[in-house]
Amino acid sequence: MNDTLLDRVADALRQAQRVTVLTGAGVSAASGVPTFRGPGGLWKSFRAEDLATPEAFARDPLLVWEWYDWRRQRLAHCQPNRAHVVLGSWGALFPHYRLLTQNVDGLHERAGFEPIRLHGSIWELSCWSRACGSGTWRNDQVPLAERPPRCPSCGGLARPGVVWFGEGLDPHDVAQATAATACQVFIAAGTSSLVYPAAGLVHDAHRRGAFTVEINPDETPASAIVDVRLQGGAETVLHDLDERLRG
Ligand code: BV8
Ligand code: ZN
Repeated sequence: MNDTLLDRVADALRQAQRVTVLTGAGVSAASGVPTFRGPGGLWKSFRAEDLATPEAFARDPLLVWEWYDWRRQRLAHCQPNRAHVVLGSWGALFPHYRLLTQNVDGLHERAGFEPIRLHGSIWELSCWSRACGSGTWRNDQVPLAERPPRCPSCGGLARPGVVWFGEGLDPHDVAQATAATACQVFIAAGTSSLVYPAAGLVHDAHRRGAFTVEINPDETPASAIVDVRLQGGAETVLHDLDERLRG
């Protein structure tokens, strides 16, 4: 890791009141959670349109639930890594800190910090029937007691409490995330910056004058516009950055 770049980012953070971090699957990679598009990634074995869309669920709810149950079972053996711990500790460091995540794995929460969950949670379910209006409920069963799980209110089909491709994000979450791009430092960590509208946030922050940073071993479409690219694993880079901050 380039010490000068780390020092530049640490200096920008030291002077910042408003700090926003957006995370993707890469920050959970060190916890053993497969990413979506990396080698051996989740999407590799499945095509996103086959599984993470309302059409796929309508066509074959059991297949989609088998995939989510398999992911939940894998996640049950995963622990937060140093990236989650460092990002969870920054709430006490910066007066206006926002942690936005695309991840549905719950590992930020298990590291002690509630992020803005832009794509929902794999540990929450909701009723597939719009007429039911039963909201979302928590289900930590691993494996699921029944597949597909049922809605406790109407007995109908339940769905994963995540945002699928082609579904809108919660407007309240989008408003909070957009407001969070008015910041002095914006860090995109562990995301391929391919999935919108989340991938647009780093561009918004850049346009609004934030010092933008990307933490990723690989290049992404955001690499060309950020002020600093910290090339490496989030679990290492964030640890080294945090050490400089508190040093
Ligand atoms: C919507 C939840 C409209 C489910 C997911 C423009 C504007 C708006 C929409 C679109 C648009 N263009 C295209 C669209 C449609 C689509 C989209 O963006 N498609 C892409 C593929 C082109 N967007 C949508 O459909 C969104 N909805 O806008 O609908 C609308 C509006 C109003 C009303 C109705 C409709 C919904 C998107 C949400 C989809 N749901 N997941 C689930 O998880 O099962 S997306 C899925 O991808 C995950 O949430 C994941 O988090 C997300 C992004 O992936 P990443 O997190 O970045 O993970 P990835 O594997 O790709 O990358 C990992 C990175 O980590 C890599 O770069 C790797 O190098 C790096 N890495 C690896 N190891 C490490 C590391 N980094 C650091 N440290 C390491 N150790
Ligand atoms: Zn119901």
